[in-house]
Amino acid sequence: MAPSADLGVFRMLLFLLLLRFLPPIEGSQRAEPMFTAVTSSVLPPDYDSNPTQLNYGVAVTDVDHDGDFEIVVAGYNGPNLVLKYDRAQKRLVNIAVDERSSPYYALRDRQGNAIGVTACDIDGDGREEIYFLNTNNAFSGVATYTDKLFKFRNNRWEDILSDEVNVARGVASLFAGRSVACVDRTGSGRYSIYIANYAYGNVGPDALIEMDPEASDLSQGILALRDVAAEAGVSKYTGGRGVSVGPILSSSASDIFCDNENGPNFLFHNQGDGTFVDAAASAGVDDPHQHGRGVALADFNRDGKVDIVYGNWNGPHRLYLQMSAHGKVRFRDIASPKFSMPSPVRTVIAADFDNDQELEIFFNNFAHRSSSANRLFRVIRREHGDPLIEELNPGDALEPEGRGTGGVVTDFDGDGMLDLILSHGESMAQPLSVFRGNQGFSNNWLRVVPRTRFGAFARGAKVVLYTKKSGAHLRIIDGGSGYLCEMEPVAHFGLGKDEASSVEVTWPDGKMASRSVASEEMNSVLEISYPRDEDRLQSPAPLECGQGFSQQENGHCMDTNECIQFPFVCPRDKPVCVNTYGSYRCRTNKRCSRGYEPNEDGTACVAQVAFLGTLGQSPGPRPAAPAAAAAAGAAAAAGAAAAAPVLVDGDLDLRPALRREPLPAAEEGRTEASRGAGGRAGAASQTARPGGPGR
Ligand SMILES: [Ca+2]
Ligand SMILES: [Ca+2]
Ligand SMILES: [Ca+2]
Ligand SMILES: [Ca+2]
Repeated sequence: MAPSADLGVFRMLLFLLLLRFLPPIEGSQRAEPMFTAVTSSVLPPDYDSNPTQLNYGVAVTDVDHDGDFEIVVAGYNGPNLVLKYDRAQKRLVNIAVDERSSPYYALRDRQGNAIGVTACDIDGDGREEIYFLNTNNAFSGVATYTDKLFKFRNNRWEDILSDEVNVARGVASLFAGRSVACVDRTGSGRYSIYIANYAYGNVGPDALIEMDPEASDLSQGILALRDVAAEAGVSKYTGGRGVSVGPILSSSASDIFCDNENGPNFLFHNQGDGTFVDAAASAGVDDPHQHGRGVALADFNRDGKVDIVYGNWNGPHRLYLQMSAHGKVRFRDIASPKFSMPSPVRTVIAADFDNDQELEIFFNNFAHRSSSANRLFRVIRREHGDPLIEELNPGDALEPEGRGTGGVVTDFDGDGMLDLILSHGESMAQPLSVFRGNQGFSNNWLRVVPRTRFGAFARGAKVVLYTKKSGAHLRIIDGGSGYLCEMEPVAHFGLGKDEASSVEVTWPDGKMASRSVASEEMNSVLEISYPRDEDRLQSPAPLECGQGFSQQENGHCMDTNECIQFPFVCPRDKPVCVNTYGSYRCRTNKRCSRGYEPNEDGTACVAQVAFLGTLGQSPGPRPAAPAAAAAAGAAAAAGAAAAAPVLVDGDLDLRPALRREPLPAAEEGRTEASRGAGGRAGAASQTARPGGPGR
């Protein structure tokens, strides 16, 4: 035997072994692709289920009430779609078929140019209604087409906005809008629909539509609706874009974050009574000079505080960590240069696609003027520092020529891996695409589905999973998110090799429920029902809260304050104990002069964080009389002189054919033009150009 040959083989093996364990090169795209396209087998382009058309928003809800989710797609120049997973055929099938006898027929609504879609239970019957925001505009002449709010009654889906009672109330939105989202603003379990309108001057404020219980006849399925935006404090004028809903600043009540265009963002802090105060400027997320699109809520550094990620149209993308100092909340942008790099972004999704505990962020970009690939990042949590942001290879989901608009994640085939569904539209009709993850099949996962007191999906709920080794993981069941979209009403946890020990749900009214999670429950779906009053009388069952947490008298897991519980936990050279969520740290006893404070390690003094939030730059309060708006619209429609359309870069540019007044100088030449006076009603007749609403 030749020893040199043996040595060669040994060296080769050693080299391969080294390759296997070498850490990835920081910042580079990992070679292994995250997604594989399965469109051709799961949703092949065809006339019935995946027509080549302009699609926009996507929402996930249980349309046929059988316990499985369907994927609802807002079709712009074609029908809306309701995609159901057929287990036998292993493919998604549109159940909103083109037959008048179908209970889902009305949902198609071919006449509506739908872009935003959202679903939630507005009447408390345990079943989610579905809201489509339609933007029928100048291209189809003077628009008289309203949004649609579908309810299942009389054994089929029917639009309740066109009910006599609601027509009489004039509640249906006739304004140009974008995203729609669900808000349980008072914690009643009955949801309101937040409508991010695209205002022009004093026409088209954001709206908040909900059931008026006094005027409704629920036994007959008659829901009288009302717009409560003004009394709730959200009736503001802006270029509405993305909307996210959950307890962002509040501990349980639903707050609303809107990333807007041509004006500051809104961070509507729920005052606990269903009214809101805008805290965007003081919290540092007003971003007044950028133009928001897709948004998602997540806790990227696992400190128990909700963080915000969103994309700006051809501007820097933001990854805002929620911080608090001196009792004030302030968000801090930790986006790396690569992450923040401007792109023509639409939907943004935060989810754990490979179930490794770390969240990924997906940017659905819009191939606009030139190709624009989608992008994927992993946000890796670190114990005592900001998370690391690593760019990944999205694989087939790159779609460099995709006209991306919306997108959702859901696990339609029930294998515990999140699937990604992307919609495309504007300037070119493209079918939907479906992607499966390639990585992390052996990782543990848990999917938690909280229910309202009425048994519907608890949008806006907060879910915390306590684990054996990796501390607490937080998810928000977002009532909005993405751009024009609404994700599945599931808290999806990837756990790597870790296991859950207990789960805690907080509903928008502050009710909480905790239960332990057994080992054999890993890799399954847990339904959590709303706690009954009698549950409170029973003494809480003992819970395992995992490292860094312990069970309190109220039965729930809380962060252990090691600094109090173990006063001598820190060594002599770093005597100052700082409690953190799920852990603690020790630092030197650094003294700093006035106006300065020790840094996190106590090794240096840094200037104290100032809280000088820029003043909101939103236009001052302007009267918003619907009658005046309608009159203005009619006047415009009657033939006011057409202003030259402002050509802007991409993105559902429903350009005003008519303007009632010139844009303020500051807004001239900025990105998207707002709609003409009177919103949809104000659009003049104009022939639709082939290829969609944009260009
Ligand atoms: Ca279903
Ligand atoms: Ca309902
Ligand atoms: Ca956080
Ligand atoms: Ca991950």
